[in-house]
Amino acid sequence: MRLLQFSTSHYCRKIRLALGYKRLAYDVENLTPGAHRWQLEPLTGLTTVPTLLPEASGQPDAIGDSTQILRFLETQFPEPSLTFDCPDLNRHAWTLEDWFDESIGTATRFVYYDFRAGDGRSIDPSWFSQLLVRVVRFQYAINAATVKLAVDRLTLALEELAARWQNTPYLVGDRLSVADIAAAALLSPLALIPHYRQNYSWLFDRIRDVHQQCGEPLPPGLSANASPDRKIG
Ligand SMILES: N[C@@H](CCC(=O)N[C@@H](CS)C(=O)NCC(=O)O)C(=O)O
Repeated sequence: MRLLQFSTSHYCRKIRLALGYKRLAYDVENLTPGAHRWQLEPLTGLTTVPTLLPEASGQPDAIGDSTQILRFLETQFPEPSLTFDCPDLNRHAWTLEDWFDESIGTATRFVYYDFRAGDGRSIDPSWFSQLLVRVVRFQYAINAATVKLAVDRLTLALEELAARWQNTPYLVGDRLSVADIAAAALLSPLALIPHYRQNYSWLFDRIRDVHQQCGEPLPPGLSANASPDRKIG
């Protein structure tokens, strides 16, 4: 199996977590932003990573979109499972997965790239990285007004998430599911932003724990020697 990805993409992290949890062997191919479109579109009709190439007979050549990839992995490699036999729990888990994917992952991107262009510039001040930040801000129309909406959306989402994740290790049922994997991956870029590190320490405990269960290296900002109030910028 081969995962086409951007190493920094939080959607690709979601798939690495699932592959790790299922202890599946895979190769990674890091695509070049910009050129990725020409490579991906003929494969899936989409222009986004992650894209999974199963590289096995009887299976599709390529699967785009992280939710579709999770569904494929659950069908082909059901154990250990990230879903539930109980239809109610299953529906709840996939509904949360979709919410994180479509709403929260996007809001995180807005807040993260706004930070990277301001106080978080020193995370990587190289011209290439700063150019990438500018391109992403332009591509997704990230500006003061859209960032404000994203911040408000994240605040509400974190209140909702706290009601469950602050008290129990799992968002749905009594074991890890696609909901936990999606939340841990799609909120992980916030680990570099002091406001979130200082106010939502429970969130980063959970993100750490999910990464450990999946055998995936911790995201930037959560490595062993990173301190919550590290001054950036
Ligand atoms: N809903 C998609 C979102 C994936 C996504 O937004 N990927 C970004 C990287 S984080 C991407 O490939 N952007 C490049 C582009 O849009 O051309 C999924 O779950 O796979």
